[in-house]
Amino acid sequence: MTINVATGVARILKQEGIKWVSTFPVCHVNNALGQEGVPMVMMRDDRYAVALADAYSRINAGNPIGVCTFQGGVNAAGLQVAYAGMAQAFEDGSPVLCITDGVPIGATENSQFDVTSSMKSVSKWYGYVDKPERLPEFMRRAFTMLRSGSPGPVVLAIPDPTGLYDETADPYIPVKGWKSAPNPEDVTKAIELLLNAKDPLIYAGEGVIYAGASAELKSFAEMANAPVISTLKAKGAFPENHPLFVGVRGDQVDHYLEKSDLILAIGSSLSPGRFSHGIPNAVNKTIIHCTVDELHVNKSYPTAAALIGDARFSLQALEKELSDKTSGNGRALGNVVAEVKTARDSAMAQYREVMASTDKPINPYRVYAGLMEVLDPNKSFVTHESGNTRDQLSTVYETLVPRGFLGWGNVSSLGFSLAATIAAKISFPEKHCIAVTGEAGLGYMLGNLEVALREKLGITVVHVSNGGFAGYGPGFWGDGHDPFTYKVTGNDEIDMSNVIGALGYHTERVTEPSEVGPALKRALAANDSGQPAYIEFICSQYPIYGRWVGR
Ligand SMILES: Cc1ncc(C[n+]2csc(CCOP(=O)(O)OP(=O)(O)O)c2C)c(N)n1
Ligand SMILES: [Mg+2]
Repeated sequence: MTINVATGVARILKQEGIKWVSTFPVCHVNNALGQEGVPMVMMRDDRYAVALADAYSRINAGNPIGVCTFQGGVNAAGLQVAYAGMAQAFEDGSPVLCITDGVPIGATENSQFDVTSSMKSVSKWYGYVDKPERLPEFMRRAFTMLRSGSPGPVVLAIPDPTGLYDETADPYIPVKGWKSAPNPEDVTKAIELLLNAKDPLIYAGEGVIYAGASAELKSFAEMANAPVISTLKAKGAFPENHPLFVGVRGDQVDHYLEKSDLILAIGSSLSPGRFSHGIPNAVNKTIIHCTVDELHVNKSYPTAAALIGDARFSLQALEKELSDKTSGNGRALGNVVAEVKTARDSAMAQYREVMASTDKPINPYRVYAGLMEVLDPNKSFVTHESGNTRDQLSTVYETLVPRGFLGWGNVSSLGFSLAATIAAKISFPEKHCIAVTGEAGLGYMLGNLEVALREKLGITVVHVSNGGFAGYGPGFWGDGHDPFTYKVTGNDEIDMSNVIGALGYHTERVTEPSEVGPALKRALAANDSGQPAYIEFICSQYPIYGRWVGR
């Protein structure tokens, strides 16, 4: 049967198990999506259209893939704004499919902005569907890249959505995605090194979550009897109440990164970024690097052994080799668990104190303690914003299941938490889904708050309202790093709970520490009836949190 390209896109997406697409209009495939019965979630700007699909891919570890559409072509206004979302997805390695209008043949070289080079700079692949009959080939390639190897965004540009092709000439068959296991020689070498180490440390990255390898990580760590730290993006890959869990950041993490003589990194690029640890004194440590992407091996540190392949297969192979070499006993027990507990208890003492604070304005840690009290860790989703909410939550918020918390941002673009929370609620309607933000993140989200109302998504935005960019200006911590640009109109002049309440959110403004828990419970009750909530906690600026080591 002869169909047009836009219809072909819609039908192939359905074959690929895509249940909905996020968008901001116009994109020339959107009407076909509507006609073919693919629901669209319309965000209020193009960056959020990308961010919603990006977050959906992250939260579901690419199964299913998040898909978005935005305006491109000669009139690439949408694409120019979507670029910010694309750059963020690319930076963090999120497997999101972005469909846009291609510049039609005969219309190239007429604009200043170059769609092709811009999209190539923020994608794993940019495919320009130059002939209608090539659509099945391009969709196959796109889904192959989205489901195999190192994750990252893929862009398909459709220059002629009305072009016709014969659907039966090259019938579309959904793409499985392929994984590979590491070279057995490298596994033997890694376990040899591990058994020779005195103080090995496991460094778990987000690849563990993409590989669905949390159970394997736990059982390997137990057999290796090695402490575990998780990266920000992998927070929750390892259960944080486990006796071998050290932390994401904090003095206890500093201690273990310094002290370890061997680092076994799994599912991490080991890139010392803005929001990750460097490895202190790396040349004097043995580094075993398990990654799907060979581009990261020997990137920042000399690598003693590398396992290239899927994190789950790597952990399975490592555990089997370790078991074989130790007659099933694993590494000697020693007092690893007791040491982890001592290090954690001593590092966390200062935070446990402020989590119980009765200060006014409310200490932000009191709000995080409230979230931990009120939420069921197995049935909730929490994410942070750029700013102190990231730094503080990643220091203290206890996560028990993968994606019970979404850590994000090799660089963290303000505003992503709202998209992440909407994506989480779409993914898990039965869970309580909460974004914790400061005023800067809130500023980015305001226009998009309407989406949760329209879609009847009972999410909660928790605002740590402290009147400015904490730590940027002078305070008890010193001068601050941006003293000329840290103040915004404060909560004494604007009542955001009124502003957002007028939209139709359940809102509260909370000044009493004792009201933190009860207010959160009322928000969740509103969420359970499909109403989104915004709770403004009048807080102090308290820029104290675990540091990133060795940068
Ligand atoms: C898109 C973008 N631009 C700029 C920044 C830099 N930035 C990071 S946090 C921040 C301000 C955070 O202040 P606030 O939201 O009030 O949070 P607080 O730290 O006070 O809790 C800024 C400007 C960023 N992360 N993302
Ligand atoms: Mg603030």
